[in-house]
Amino acid sequence: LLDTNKDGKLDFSEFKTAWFYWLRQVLDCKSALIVVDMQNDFIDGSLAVRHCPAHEDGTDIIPTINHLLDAVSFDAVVYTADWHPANHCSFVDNVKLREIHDTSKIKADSAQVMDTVVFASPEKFEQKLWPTHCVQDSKGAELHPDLKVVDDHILIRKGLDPDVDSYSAFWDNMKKSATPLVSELAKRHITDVYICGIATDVCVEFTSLDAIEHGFRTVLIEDACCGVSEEGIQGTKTKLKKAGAVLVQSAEVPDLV
Ligand code: VGL
Ligand code: ZN
Repeated sequence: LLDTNKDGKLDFSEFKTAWFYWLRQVLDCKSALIVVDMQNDFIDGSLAVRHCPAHEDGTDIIPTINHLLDAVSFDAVVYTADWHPANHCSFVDNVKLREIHDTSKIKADSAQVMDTVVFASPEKFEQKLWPTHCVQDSKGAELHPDLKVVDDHILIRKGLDPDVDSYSAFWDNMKKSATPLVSELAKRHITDVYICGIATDVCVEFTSLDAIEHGFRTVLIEDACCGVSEEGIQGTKTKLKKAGAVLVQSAEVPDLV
């Protein structure tokens, strides 16, 4: 299991790193709240989530998130924001801007929201299509005005590359590049992340799975999330539990002082 170094001695350095990491998680946990994509377009704009079984729309979860921010002393608060250029590959209206691969079931002139297209350039990639949303510097891309924004927060923008989508706040969908999120959390010695926001079955799910992969203890605050579809949300819950996340209600989040 352990490698020997060049003198033939056992190399404990990796073991030591892992052990210190876990010790710190147990003895000195620090928590961050990650507020995912609470932007106008997802709440009452072009891609508003309205089929979530638990909520009328995204405005329903704003008081819950604001209450968490007031009542719980998180060591860091992260707001993420979808931040697309106007020619982004995920917009149904932009299908005509790119070459479509032969294996794609849809053509540029028949592309619909929620269809999946296969583009041929700049490389072959599959893309789910959405209405135009969260265009950089637009009103729709702003955080909702009723959402509490705490001082000293971390803002993570994602989806800036026109040719790759980015559901997770850690990585783009093809893992071509990382956002600064993991280094911002590491800098603050964060061990536990609590995740809320929109959409449960898209960006919240991808962000949570990447948080687990990075080794954070990951808690999804169910009633502080709003999703696209009922089946999608069920699928997310199953996947996250299997991956090792803990699912809680906002009232169960302890004050972390
Ligand atoms: C999202 C669809 C497209 C999200 C972002 O924030 O969940 N969904 N882009
Ligand atoms: Zn998007």
